[in-house]
Amino acid sequence: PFLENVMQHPDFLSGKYNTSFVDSSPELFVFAKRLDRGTKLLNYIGNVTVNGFPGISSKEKPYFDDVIIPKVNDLESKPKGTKQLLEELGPVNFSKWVKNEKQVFYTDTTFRDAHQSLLATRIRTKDLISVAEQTSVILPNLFSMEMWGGATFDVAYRFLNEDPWERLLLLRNQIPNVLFQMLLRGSNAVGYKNYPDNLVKKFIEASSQAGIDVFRIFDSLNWIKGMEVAIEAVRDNGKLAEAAICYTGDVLDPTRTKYDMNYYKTLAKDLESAGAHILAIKDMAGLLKPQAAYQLISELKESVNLPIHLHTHDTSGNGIYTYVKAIEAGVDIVDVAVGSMSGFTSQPSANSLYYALEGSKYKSDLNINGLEQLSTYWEGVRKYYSSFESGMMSSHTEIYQHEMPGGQYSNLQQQAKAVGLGDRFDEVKQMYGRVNMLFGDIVKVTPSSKVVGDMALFMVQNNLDEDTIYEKGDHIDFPDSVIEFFEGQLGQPHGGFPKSLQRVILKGKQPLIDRPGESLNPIDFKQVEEYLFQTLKRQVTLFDVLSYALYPKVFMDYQKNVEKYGDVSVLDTPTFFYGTRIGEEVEIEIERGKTLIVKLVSIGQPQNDGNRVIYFELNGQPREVVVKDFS
Ligand code: 3PY
Ligand code: ZN
Repeated sequence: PFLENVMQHPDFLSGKYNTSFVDSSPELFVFAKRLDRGTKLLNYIGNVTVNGFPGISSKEKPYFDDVIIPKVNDLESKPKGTKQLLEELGPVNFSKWVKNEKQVFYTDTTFRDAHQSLLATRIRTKDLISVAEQTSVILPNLFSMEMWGGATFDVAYRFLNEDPWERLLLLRNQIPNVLFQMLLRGSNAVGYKNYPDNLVKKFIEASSQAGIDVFRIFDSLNWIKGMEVAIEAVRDNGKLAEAAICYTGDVLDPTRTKYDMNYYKTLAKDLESAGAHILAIKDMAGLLKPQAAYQLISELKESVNLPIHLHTHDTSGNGIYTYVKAIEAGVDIVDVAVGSMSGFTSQPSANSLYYALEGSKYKSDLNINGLEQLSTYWEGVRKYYSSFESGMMSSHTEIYQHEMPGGQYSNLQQQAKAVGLGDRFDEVKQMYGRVNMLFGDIVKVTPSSKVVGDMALFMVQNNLDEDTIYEKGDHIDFPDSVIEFFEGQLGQPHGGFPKSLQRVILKGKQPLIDRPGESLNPIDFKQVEEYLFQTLKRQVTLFDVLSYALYPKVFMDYQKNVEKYGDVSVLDTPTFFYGTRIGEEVEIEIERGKTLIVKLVSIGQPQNDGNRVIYFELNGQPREVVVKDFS
C-alpha cells in the first residue's frame, strides 16, 4: 500500500522523478515481509536485554526514581520571545537591538553542548521533549536555546538510532518562542571534513526551514575562508549569522605570542566584514581566564560594531568569574546551562550566575525558581546516562596545559576505552598537549581537535614520542585524519604547517593551499534522491538526501536499524539502554493515544546457534521473538 501511495503522488505522476528504474528493477515488486511496529520493538527490547547497549557498563537494569517534571500553570500559553522579535525586526535590526539593550542575554546550552560535554552527546530526543514546553514557558526571555548541531547530528543516528531532523522539528513545535541556535562547523557543516559548497548551502537552507534561527559558525583553524560560504548562506536565508572566533592559548601570556590581542581583533574585524550579525568568542576548552576575558571583551567592543556572544566551558572552575568579568566589560550574551547539567566540561551554571550577579546592576532576569525545577528534572534524567559520565570528580586546572575542548573530553575518553587505553587516559591528555605543540600550536576544536586526539591516542598506543616521529616517520602509517590535516583538507592553520613535519607525514605528496571546497565536486542531489528512493523503497525527503550526502554509511546503517527495530525513539531511556527486567511492564506510546504494554515473561536458554527465544506479553497477548546472544 505504501508504494501505491507513492505512485499516486503528484510529483511521481508528473514525472518529476525519473522512474524508469521501476521498469528495469523487478526486485522492487518483491515485498519483504514487513514486521509490525510491536514486533520490531520487541526485537529491539529482547536484543538489548540479552546483549546490552554499547557503552553501557552493566546489563542489569537499575531502578531509577521517577523524574520530576517542572510544574507549570499554563503550558498552552507561551510568552512571546526572541523568535517573534527576530521575525518582526529581521536579522540586522534584531542584532542592533541586542547590542543596544543594557541587559545581559543568555543562551541555554542544556539541549546541546552541555550533554555533548558531560555525557558524550547521548541525551535522547525523548528526554528533551519531555521538558521542552516547560522550558519554553519557564525561560521565554532567553536569547536562544542551543539545541542542535555540533556532534548531536551524527551521534543521534550513530548511537541513539534516531533522526536529528525529527528532533529539530519536534522541539520547534513545542518551543515556538525562543530562538533556536545550532553549532555549524563552517565548511565541515556537522561533520569532520570539508564538504562541497553546494552541500553546505543546502544544509543551511534546510536547517533554516526546519527551525534554526541562529547559526554559530566557526572554522576549526579560525580560517575565515572556511566560514565565508556558510555566513553568506545564513544571510541569504534571512537568519542570524553568528561568526565565531575560537579562543586558544592565553591572550595575556607574554610568552605565547601566536594568539595575541591583535590576532583576535583582526579576526573580529574580518568577520564583521564577512557579514556576521553577531560575533562569538568560542572558548571551547575553557581557557579564557577572568582578567583575559575583561581585556578581550573590552578591546573587541572597541574594534567591532556587533553584539558579542561569549561561550566558555567551566572545566577549570573559573567559568562564573570569567563571565562576571566579561559582563563588566560589556559582553552582550553568555552561554549557560541549567544547574544540574552545568559545570566541569559543560557551560557555567545559569543558576550560579544568577546568584553571582545578585545585587549588582547586571542582575539576571531569568526565572530562578523555574531554573531550580529544570535542574531537578535534569538531575533525574542525567542518572539514566551515568555510563557516559567522564568520571571527573572536581574541576581540572590542568586544562590550561592540555587545552582539550569540553565537548571532546568525554568522547575522547570513550575512544580511549575502545582502543584499550581507558586506564592510560592521563597519558593521553598529556600527549594531547604535546601533539598540539608538535603541530605548531594550532586551534583545537572539531575537527582539528579530533586530529590532535587521534594522534595522541596513536602515539600513546604505539609508545611514540616527538623524536621518533621525526626519525622513523617514513615508516609510520599515521592516522588518516592526521594525513588529511597535513594535506590541507581542513584548511590552513594560522602561521602555516610545520614544514618538516608536514614532509614526514605526507611522504612526498603535495598539500593543498586553496580552500578544499573549491575543488570538491558538487553533490548531485537529484542523483542521491533517486538512489535513496530505489534503495529505501519509500518517498525520500530533502533531510534524508542531506544526511546521506553528509554521512552515507552512518545514514544507511541507521536505515537498516529502522527497518529491523522500527522507531526506537518512542522507548523510555532506561528501556532503550537496558531493556526490561523479567516481570516488568513497560508502557510505550507509539503514537499519540496508542500505547503498547510490554511485559517480559522469560528468556529461553541459548540454542546451538546462539539464539534465544524471548517470551513477552504484548498488550496481554503472548509473543515470542528470537534474539542472537552475542556473549
Ligand atoms: C563541536 O564542534 O561539536 C563542538 O562542540 C566544538 O566545540
Ligand atoms: Zn562548547
